[in-house]
Amino acid sequence: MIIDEATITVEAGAGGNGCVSFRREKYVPRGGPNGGNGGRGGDIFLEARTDVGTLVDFVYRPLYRARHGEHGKGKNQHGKDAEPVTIRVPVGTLVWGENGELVVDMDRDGMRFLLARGGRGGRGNTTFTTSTQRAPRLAERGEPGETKTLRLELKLLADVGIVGFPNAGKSTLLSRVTRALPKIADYPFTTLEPQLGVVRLPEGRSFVLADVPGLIEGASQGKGLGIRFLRHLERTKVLLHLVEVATLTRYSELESRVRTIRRELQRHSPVFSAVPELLALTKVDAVSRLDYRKWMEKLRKKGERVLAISAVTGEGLDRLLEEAWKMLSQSRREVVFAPPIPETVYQAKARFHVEKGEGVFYVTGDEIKKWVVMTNFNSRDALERFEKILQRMGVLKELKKMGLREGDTIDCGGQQLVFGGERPGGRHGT
Ligand SMILES: Nc1nc2c(ncn2[C@@H]2O[C@H](COP(=O)(O)OP(=O)(O)OP(=O)(O)O)[C@@H](O)[C@H]2O)c(=O)[nH]1
Ligand SMILES: [Mg+2]
Repeated sequence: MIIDEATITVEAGAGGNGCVSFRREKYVPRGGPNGGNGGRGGDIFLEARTDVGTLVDFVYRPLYRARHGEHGKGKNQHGKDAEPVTIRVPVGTLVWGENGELVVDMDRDGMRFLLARGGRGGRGNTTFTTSTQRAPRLAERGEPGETKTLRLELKLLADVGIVGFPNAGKSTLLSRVTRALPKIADYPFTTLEPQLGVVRLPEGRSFVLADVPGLIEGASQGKGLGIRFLRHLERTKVLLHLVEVATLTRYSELESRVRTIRRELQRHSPVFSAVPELLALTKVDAVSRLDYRKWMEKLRKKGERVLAISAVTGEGLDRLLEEAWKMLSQSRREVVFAPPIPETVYQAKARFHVEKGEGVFYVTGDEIKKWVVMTNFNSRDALERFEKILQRMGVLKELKKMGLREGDTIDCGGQQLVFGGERPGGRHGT
């Protein structure tokens, strides 16, 4: 079976750490700061490709990581940025986020999408030099890269999709009008996975034709090969419905076959009722009586579009393809994928959240977490800068309102600090 669903985890690279370093010169006991910045962590991109057919690679390799940026060095040497990682997916891959929201529809060949952003490099101590702080012993750590878990779903993109019972001759037709080489045999369920081919018409016109496994009554309840593969036809603009008439003797049999297929399509998805359909009575080279001509008249009177073909002799094929082309060019179907509404309700995000515990004040939030990771808490200068950040974000103001006093403990995303307490190096802060 074609693999058309997979879950992957992507981890973009973290930025490299900034460097704390000072110039060393002859006769100068302590030169100015010269610590370089860390490099950017590697991004992770998705790229849509027509030469990738399934999502099978992701079943065996569900984790993708980009490298971290290089750390900064002395003499103002910046660390190198890490190379991005590109993940190739088939054209027609939908990417779903953790809350079931549509992240991106990779619907064009060559399309690139930034899936996870690498972290920025930490700044070295050169950057932190100011008129009052000429020898900062302070550098940032690299920012962590984005990490995401995503569900990939493949819905092949074809213009025209062939549907019908097993053995109707769907694959034979595909092999006659395109260069695809599907398996063909005179038993049901020969085709086990969707196949695509390109139909080329005069004057440079072309369209993509898809052949899928045969449907039977009850397919929507899982009979036969079921209808799982029908997702690949959901985005086609025209359906080509094949009915073989070589084994039919009565008009009512024809009608009932057509009805059965339509019902199964409908049960899979209501989108199919909006897709224009062309009926083709096939294997007309092998009929014993020419009743099918009368049947065609009857169907036409009911407003059906119907043609007769033989994939073996080639009878009616040119007309069939021209008719399909005509329907395609008239089709106004916007093949935009309508994502279901995610269940989570998005709220304006507060920059941080504070809570008072037993002698501890808790501060949480993504931004806080980021600064905690990027701060080297063993450095006095870095600690002071961290407190300035808390000040700037309004965290301290909020905590003081809640009764924060000197000597109290503040827990910032797991990192504990004593407010106004001892600093490494013995200086008092805040
Ligand atoms: N006489 C005649 N035989 C045909 C024609 N088209 C297909 N066949 C035969 O019908 C049989 C089934 O053809 P397939 O193309 O494998 O049928 P299918 O609809 O793809 O079948 P599944 O993949 O099982 O759903 C094969 O033996 C073909 O040679 C036709 O136009 N005339
Ligand atoms: Mg087939």
